[in-house]
Amino acid sequence: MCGTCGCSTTPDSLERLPKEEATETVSVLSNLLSKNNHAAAHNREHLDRAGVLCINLMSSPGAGKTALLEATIDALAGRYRIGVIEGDLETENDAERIRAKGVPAVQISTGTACHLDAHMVHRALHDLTLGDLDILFIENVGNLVCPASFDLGHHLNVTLLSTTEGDDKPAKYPVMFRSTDLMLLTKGDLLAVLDDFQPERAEAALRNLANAAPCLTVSSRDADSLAPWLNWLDARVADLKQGAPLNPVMQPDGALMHAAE
Ligand SMILES: Nc1nc2c(ncn2[C@@H]2O[C@H](COP(=O)(O)OP(=O)(O)OP(=O)(O)O)[C@@H](O)[C@H]2O)c(=O)[nH]1
Ligand SMILES: [Zn+2]
Ligand SMILES: [Zn+2]
Ligand SMILES: [Zn+2]
Repeated sequence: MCGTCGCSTTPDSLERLPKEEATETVSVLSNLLSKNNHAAAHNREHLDRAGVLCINLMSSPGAGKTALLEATIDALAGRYRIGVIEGDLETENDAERIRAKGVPAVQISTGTACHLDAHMVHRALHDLTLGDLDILFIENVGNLVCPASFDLGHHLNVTLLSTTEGDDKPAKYPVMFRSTDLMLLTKGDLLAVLDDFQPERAEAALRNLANAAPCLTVSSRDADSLAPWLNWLDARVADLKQGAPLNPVMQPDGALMHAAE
């Protein structure tokens, strides 16, 4: 999956490398992650100081992140001031869809990189007026692996799994699903016509990863279905206001694929 960004190093390939090269690769990787973590902590300071809850949305391409954001912005109009950072390889399309809702959106075009990192998000944060926001959503690049390995300075991870993708995704892509604070089963309106996606099986696959995060079924085409998701957001905004320490769970093993960057 990662041929486009020079991601070529897996734990297996590390074992096959001569010892010195393997050590060098691991040290390049720790250096990369430590620089990223430093920038992420700085980003979180910006957000905490401004009292802005920041959520990182992750999923495979097309699972419905932008559609969920559009529906969420409509549902929360007048209640929270929302901002969005959009990550894609190319195009401003998603940011334009969000701006059409009257919400500030900064597009990050990653070019060849298949995930956002804290430095890219830092630049985007400085293009927003954080004092004007209550919730900042980051739509990560559609990819079910490496986005979970790079702390952006956000507070919580939300992973979307759409009903058209198969209910065994948490078992097949454990790196991302282990790190999530909430799993949203999206395109719930299609459950009526899909005979093989069972929300209970998707939730069981999440529990098999020892992740107790809530699992909710939503549809961006049905405003009523969003209520539990909006309640979850309300509770997290309250957590932040009460000074609860909100830090995302990271999965550094996915970054092994980027040691060559
Ligand atoms: N039936 C149905 N279709 C949906 C729903 N949400 C999104 N879609 C459709 O799924 C397609 C992809 O939706 P997007 O919101 O663009 O997905 P995304 O995750 O933002 O995609 P990338 O940014 O490319 O990763 C579009 O054709 C949407 O209309 C939903 O709740 N129900
Ligand atoms: Zn999108
Ligand atoms: Zn990547
Ligand atoms: Zn700064």
